[in-house]
Amino acid sequence: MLKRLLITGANGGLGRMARERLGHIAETIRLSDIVAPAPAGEREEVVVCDLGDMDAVMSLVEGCDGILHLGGISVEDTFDKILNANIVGVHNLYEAARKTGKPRIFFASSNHAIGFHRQDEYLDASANLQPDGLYGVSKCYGEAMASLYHNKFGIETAIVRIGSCFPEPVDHRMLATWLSFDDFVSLVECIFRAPRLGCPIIYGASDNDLSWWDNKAARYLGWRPKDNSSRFRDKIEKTVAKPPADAVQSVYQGGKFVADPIFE
Ligand code: NAI
Ligand code: 15L
Repeated sequence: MLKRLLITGANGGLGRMARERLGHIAETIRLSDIVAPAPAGEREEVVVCDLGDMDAVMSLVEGCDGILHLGGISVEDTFDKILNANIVGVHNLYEAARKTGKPRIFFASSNHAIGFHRQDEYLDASANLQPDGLYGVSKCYGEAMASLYHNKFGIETAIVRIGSCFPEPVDHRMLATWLSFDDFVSLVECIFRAPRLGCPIIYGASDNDLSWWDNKAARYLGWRPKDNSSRFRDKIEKTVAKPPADAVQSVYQGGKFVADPIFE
């Protein structure tokens, strides 16, 4: 069991769910966000912190042996916002990890790091990066930081390219990208319990019939997702219009992010 797990982005969608469901993996859970999470309960600590503030991140990481890094900008946005949270913030987090006991890290990367790959490609961990926006580029940076700090300093990170982690898939694309909350929880458990982690790239998707991603390279971790988006197929087909075959949502893995402009 971990002594203290830090969850960044604890006020976000995944952070709130992780708070509810992952209390058992550490003696203490330290919950942090730039927007105050709900007050601390038993075995919890709450710290309001901007990831872009190096001194604050240094204190935040001190005393933690695991980090579930969910904090940051989670969709396409202006470069300034992405720079502070996802570039400076990730640098601060890895520097703090290096200086304070080298905790194991779950880095919430995204399918948008490879979003310009087409949906008829089947990608494994060796796929080349093809980000679909500045947000995707920031995830590529985070993945590179994880690799650097593993090779140079031995800090272990699971680089998890999350597909779409929501209660259920809500469009046709998500039939391939959906990661259920149960499978997210079992992945986090697996990552923090593995005797040896290294620095694997893992595609965060459930065991969906429709799949663009091959997780063979990470099988040694023993994570076996159990949910399958196919049980929502009928509902989606009945309630959501299918985009035309030549629409970005049907062509590229990143879906509509591919068509986002550069926000100013
Ligand atoms: P979210 O947007 O709901 O939560 C992100 C949290 O980070 C927010 O509570 C926000 O206040 C906080 N944050 C933003 N800037 C910050 C800063 N400068 N300092 C500290 N905290 C800051 O996102 P969600 O859906 O919970 O995703 C969590 C992580 O997983 C994100 O890194 C996202 O990029 C990644 N991800 C999520 C996917 C999903 O399907 N939910 C898919 C792929 C990646
Ligand atoms: C992401 O990276 C986002 O954080 C999330 O909100 C979804 O848009 C997801 O990708 C997706 O591609 O469905």
